[in-house]
Amino acid sequence: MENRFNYKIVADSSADLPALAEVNYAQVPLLIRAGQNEYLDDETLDVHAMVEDLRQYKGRSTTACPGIGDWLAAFDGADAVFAVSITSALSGGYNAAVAAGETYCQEHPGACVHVLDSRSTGPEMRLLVEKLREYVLAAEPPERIWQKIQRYARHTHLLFSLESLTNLAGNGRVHPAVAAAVGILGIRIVGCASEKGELHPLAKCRGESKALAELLRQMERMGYRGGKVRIDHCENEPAALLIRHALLKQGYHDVEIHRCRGLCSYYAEKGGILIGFEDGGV
Ligand code: X90
Repeated sequence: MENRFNYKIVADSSADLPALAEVNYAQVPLLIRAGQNEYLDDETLDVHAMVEDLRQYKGRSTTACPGIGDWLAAFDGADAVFAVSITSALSGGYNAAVAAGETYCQEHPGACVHVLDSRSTGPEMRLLVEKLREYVLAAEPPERIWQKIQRYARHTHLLFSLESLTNLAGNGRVHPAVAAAVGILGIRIVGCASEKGELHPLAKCRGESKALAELLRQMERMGYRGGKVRIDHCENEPAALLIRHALLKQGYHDVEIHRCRGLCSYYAEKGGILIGFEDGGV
């Protein structure tokens, strides 16, 4: 199918997706600040070095979402834009993208910009972007893509296992009481992104093997029936491989492993695992 649209997919860097083949794609970076050091979460960031620096650094650190100008620059050249942002419940990135969309449409009559609030981050955003890519490659009309991606997003989910909530709590992204429970050595918190896109704790697990079993159990409870699975990890490939192995053994095959980039590494911290997956309703 051929049509007249010049499509572009844009996602912020919390999607852990610096590049995407065969379609017009741009990533807008978030920023991590620790004292004098600034880490721009673009494709050149040395994530491992950043994680090591941050482990040494005991002062205050913060993050900043992309601003309106960053999104605007990323939309450039397109007349049918699909932007995917980190959850609006925890970041201003979505609002900035929406404002950029309004400006872009004023400046480019006839263009359309659709901004999807992922209500999530990391590998669930990857699923949304991969699906948008399918629709764009099929040259579906923008309005139809917009309808379909919103429906699809109701059937994707995010689970995670974290060893530390220090940075989430320090930046007011999680209740201090939840963070305190995880400070204890060896305790991992397993949780999910809620409907609203907030961090929702589900279980405290002693030791990694219990946390991995809990993740698999929760996937099933949340409706996983063998659909796509995307695992992002922060310096914890062994855990990601164990989860993939368990899924492959059950006969499920569409399971990919990727590394967290800067923003997700900062918040998920060393050892963190994020799992984006489709439920059986897709
Ligand atoms: O605007 C900003 O400065 C960015 C703030 C982002 C805060 C949350 C990032 C979460 C990253 C951590 C584990 C998964 C939690 C998912 C809850 C939806 C990943």
